[in-house]
Order: sequence, then structure tokens, then C-alpha cells
Amino acid sequence: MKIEVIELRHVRMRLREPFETSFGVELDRDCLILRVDCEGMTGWGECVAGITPGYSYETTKTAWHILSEFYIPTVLGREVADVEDYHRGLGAFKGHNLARAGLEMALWDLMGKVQGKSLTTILGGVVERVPVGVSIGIQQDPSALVDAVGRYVEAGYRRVKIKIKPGRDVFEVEAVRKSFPDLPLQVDANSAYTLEDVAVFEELDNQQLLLIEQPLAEDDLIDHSRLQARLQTPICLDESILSARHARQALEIDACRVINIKAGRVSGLLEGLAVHDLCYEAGVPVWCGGMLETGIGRAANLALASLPGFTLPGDISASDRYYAEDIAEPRFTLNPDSTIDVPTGSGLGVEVVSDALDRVTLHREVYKL
Ligand code: OSB
Ligand code: MG
Repeated sequence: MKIEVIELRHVRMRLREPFETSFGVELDRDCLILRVDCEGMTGWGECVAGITPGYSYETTKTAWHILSEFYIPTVLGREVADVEDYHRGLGAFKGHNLARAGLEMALWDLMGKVQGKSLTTILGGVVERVPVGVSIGIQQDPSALVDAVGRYVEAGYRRVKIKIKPGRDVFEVEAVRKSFPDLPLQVDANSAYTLEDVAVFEELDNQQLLLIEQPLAEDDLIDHSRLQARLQTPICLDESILSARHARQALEIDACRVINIKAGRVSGLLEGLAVHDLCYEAGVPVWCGGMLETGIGRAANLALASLPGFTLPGDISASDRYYAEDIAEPRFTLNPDSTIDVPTGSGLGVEVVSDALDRVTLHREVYKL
């Protein structure tokens, strides 16, 4: 694939409701959208870096800098054989996985279109629809949380994740449990606690949770292993796992018993596949995490989640859970069995709606030789 033109956009889309986590509240969701052109074909990618360095150290601005100054120049005007070749070209650079993965996604889409194959087919997907749940942000108070859970259960979601932070944890989980005794429920702390908070997790351990996601600091596998030793509930790591090597080492020291795979966080779908394969062989369940993606990134998540090791429901909700208007078509809808169909068109299998994209674009730059 000879890469002729790359376009980078910073987009901002209003969320249908504010999304609050232990690192802050978002009313809008910012990301970068990439377009890569080659011989009349176009590939689209989404870089999930956000406006603040809350989830990751990367932001839309650092990703823009890294992409425009370093990553785009390694592919522009070059013959890129495949995604392995793309990653080899970045061999001298460190980190910035979210930026790396955004450009990789556009190359996967392009490659799928060139080959006339869907991403699920290329990756080795085995199912046509994947089980999904919903991730609910921190609410005003426990009763508002119970109401929010009720609305999503009513809408058909059969697995719910709630965000927790210190002071907004045991009471909220107990309230949800009381109203929904049999609901598959999990929590996500986004690294807001330390081992000193073990008492909180011992309480949560009695609430029949599917898992406890990223309770401690992202750079601390050791304390996660100490915490896991004191709990029955599986710990699931998100922020801590940036590569298949991290995944292997986390499993070796029992720092977690489940892994949330986000292609962005691990530098792309190729490394996501490696994390999947490692866990699949080890019999460790994985599920596909989400970053409030537009229809572009959501399509990639669905393809990833169609691999055989994704045995737990993903954070891949229907388009209308996030945005009144999306930038790609068709919109994703929830099936009555709490699944979403995996796109089957070539590449990502979605069409970008250019005027919808223009409406949410804050800044745009085109790179060509
Ligand atoms: O930790 O899983 C997370 C959204 C932004 C940043 C981090 C996370 C999330 C979510 C949302 O939980 C999941 C979704 O896209 O629905
Ligand atoms: Mg998480």
C-alpha cells in the first residue's frame, strides 16, 4: 500500500449525558480521526486520546504532535506492506500507544478494503455478534445511580459496569445490588485507590461482582498481586496492561485474573491480538474495553471482540448510548439478547458521513508529499 495522503482531524462530540470517572467529568468527547488514502481507497482510524491526561498520559494534543511529527512521516509516500511493517517503521520511537493505534486502525481499514475482507475475517473472528454491556459513570447519588442502571437494564443491557472512586463505592454498589440482585455487575476504579484501601475491596468482595477493574495505580502490578491475594473477586486490569509482555507478567504474578483489552492502550489491534492469544492459551477471560468511541472505533472494537477469547461482555454499547449524531453509518444497535452485530463490510465496514464529520471537526490538517 503506497500511502499518498493522510488527513488528521481533532473532533469534539457532545455526549448524550456527562460521563464521570474517578479522574473527572466529560461533557464532550474529544478524539482524533485519521484518513489515509492509497490508490483511490480510503482508510479511517480513531485515536482515542482525550482532552486531559486522565486515563492515559496522552492527550489529543500530544497525539497530534507525535502523529504529525514522527509517525505520519514514517509512512507518508512509502510502500507499507502490512501493519507489522508499519510497527517496524516506528521501531525507534517509544510509547504513545494511543497515537500509534489510531494510525494503525486506518491502515487496517485500508488493508481490508484493498483485500475486500472485513476486519473480523482478517483478525480471525469466530462470531457474528458479540455480547455487550454498558459502562455507567458516577452519578449524583446512589439513588440516581440505581435509576440510571434501571434505564439501561430496561433498554436491554444485561451486564452493567459502574465507575467508583474513594467515598463513592461500597454504598453505591450495595444500592445497585439491592435493586438488582441477579444483575451481572462489575466496577471500575480507574486506578483511584491504594493498598491502604483494602477494606473497601473486602466489602466489595461480598457483592458478587464479575470483576473489579483497575483498582490501583497503572504502574503497580505488585500491589495488584497483593490485593488479588486477599480477594475472591477477580481483579481485571485495564490501564496497567500496555503490551502482551505486561499481560504475561501480570498473569505470572497473579496481579489479575481477567484482562480488559483496548487496542488503543496496547498500541493497536496487532498487539491486542497478541494479548488475546496469550490469555486464550492461558484460559484467562478477556473482554473488549471502550473509550466512548465514534462509529469508527466502535466498528474496530466489535471486530476485535469477535475473537474466541472474548468470553465476557464488552464495553461496546449501542451508538445511541453515546451520541445523538455519529460520524459513521450505519449506527450500531443493541439486539434483544444484549449483543451487537459485528460489521461484515470490507475493512471496518462502516461509511464515514463527511458532513457529520465536518460539523464536529475543530481542526484539520492534510499531509502529502
Ligand atoms: O476505564 O474503561 C475505562 C471511558 C473512557 C476512559 C476509560 C474508560 C471508559 C469507559 C467507557 O469505561 C466504556 C465505553 O466506551 O462505553
Ligand atoms: Mg477501565
